[in-house]
Amino acid sequence: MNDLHQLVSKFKDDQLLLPIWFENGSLKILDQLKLPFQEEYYTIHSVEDLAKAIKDMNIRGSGALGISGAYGIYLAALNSKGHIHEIHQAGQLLKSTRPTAINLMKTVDEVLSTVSGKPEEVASKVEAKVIEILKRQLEFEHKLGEYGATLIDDGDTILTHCHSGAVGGSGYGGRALSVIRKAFDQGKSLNVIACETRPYLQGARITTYELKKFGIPHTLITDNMSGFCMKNGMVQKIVVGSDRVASNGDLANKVGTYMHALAAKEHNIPFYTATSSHTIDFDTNNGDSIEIEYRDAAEVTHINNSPIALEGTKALYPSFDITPNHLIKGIITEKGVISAPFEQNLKVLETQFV
Ligand code: RUB
Repeated sequence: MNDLHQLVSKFKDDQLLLPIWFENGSLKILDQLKLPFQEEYYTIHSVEDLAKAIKDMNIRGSGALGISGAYGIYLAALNSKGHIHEIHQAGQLLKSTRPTAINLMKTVDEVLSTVSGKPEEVASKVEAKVIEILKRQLEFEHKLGEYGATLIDDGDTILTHCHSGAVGGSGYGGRALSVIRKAFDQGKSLNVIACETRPYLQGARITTYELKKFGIPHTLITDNMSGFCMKNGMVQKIVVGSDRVASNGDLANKVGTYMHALAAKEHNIPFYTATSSHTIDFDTNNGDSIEIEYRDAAEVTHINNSPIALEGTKALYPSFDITPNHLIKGIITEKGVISAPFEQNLKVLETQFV
């Protein structure tokens, strides 16, 4: 058994909720579109099929996208028998799938940097990098979870948006749910308000699925109820994940995050994002420079392929929005919690990031 198989076996023994793993020369993916009613896995044999699964949202969440990118390069190295040009082409394809997701792009580039030398040596070099990334990402989840848990008080109700959890990460708790899970495991009494997150319903389908598995009390609301909950004292903290953080601390996250942050400011509720160093884009000065992915408007006019508006109705689906740094109380990372002034404090931290 090679090292990657051993690591995957260990992860499974440790009861991690793996979104993707390598098995018998191909990739297995937990189909996130089928959650919570079916835990269905399917096999991916080519990078093209992986790119389609990412585009179609069968696998999603920034941590899981990074891992998918790493595995994708490994698959390309095996399938092409170490053909460097083909592996780089596979990298370009993977990076083009979700334009806001910086973790995917950075991880693909990191793995591609190991692609060199004799064709017969390439796959084992890539495999070593994939192993390093899998271990590192899991370690980040635990560390940022521990830092974030210090911000959570006994009795808090924490509102979260979209899904920033185990199957969107490396299987422990992703980002926001790592913070919540650590605080809960420390014995703090908590409740979580999960926003359903139209139109893909990641909050209703996946966040509540994981919270139930972890045994953490939770309540589901529709996205438009968050202001009501905040005004009526039902929310003490907000913790969301992040698809990209600009160097000044502006945050790109699932569309709807911005309106929760605005309401939180009005009601003096601390708003945090949980992230990792790989999701901070030091090459982007501010949120306005972050490319926002627009998805098919049919995803708004339909739910589960059933129309909810008259045929021909115009619809819009920006998949992410930007929360400006002045609405953010802290950025939780594996190196600690960063507060304002973000530009300055992120810069200091940049030197410590691996
Ligand atoms: C997911 C999304 C989540 C983030 C943050 O978008 O916006 O809120 O991924 O969570 P999509 P994390 O469902 O379109 O991929 O930082 O844990 O990924």
